[in-house]
Amino acid sequence: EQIEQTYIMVKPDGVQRGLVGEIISRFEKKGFKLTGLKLFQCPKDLAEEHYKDLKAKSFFPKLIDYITSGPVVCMAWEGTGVVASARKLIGSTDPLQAEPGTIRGDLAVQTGRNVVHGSDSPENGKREIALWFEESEIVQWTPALASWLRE
Ligand code: YYY
Ligand code: MG
Repeated sequence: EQIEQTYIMVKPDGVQRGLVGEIISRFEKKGFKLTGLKLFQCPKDLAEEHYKDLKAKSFFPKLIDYITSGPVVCMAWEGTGVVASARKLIGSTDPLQAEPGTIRGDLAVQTGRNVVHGSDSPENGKREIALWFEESEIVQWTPALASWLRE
């Protein structure tokens, strides 16, 4: 079992709407390990680098404006299968298509305001954590409950 890292981010709408605690809580309750956490005002060049694969899309300028429009909450989470599991907890990109019980399904109504980001592969998890965090901001620790979460 490979331990993976994923980059999760509460987007500016999630911060403004007071959903930070609710969103962190879903990953925390699931049983993944938080290894990085900060409130951060994203500069334009970082937003463009993060979303570089979408540069050719018509919505790209709006997406960059949105992500840089206010503070975001940056998180690194670790665990076996955390990348795919976090994507499931987050739900479909379009919140109207996202299943109830998912973050987007429960808390959002539009793709352009879908409250949260999650890495789409283990490779991108590593890439995005390296992009958004300094090495010194990632903390290695042993949760006291580990033996109650995994046999
Ligand atoms: O990974 P995920 O966030 O679910 O979707 P992506 O296809 O990677 O797109 C990133 C981001 O871009 C999405 O969360 C909202 C925005 N976006 C958009 O504004 N309009 C679209 N048609 C597609 C994506
Ligand atoms: Mg994506």
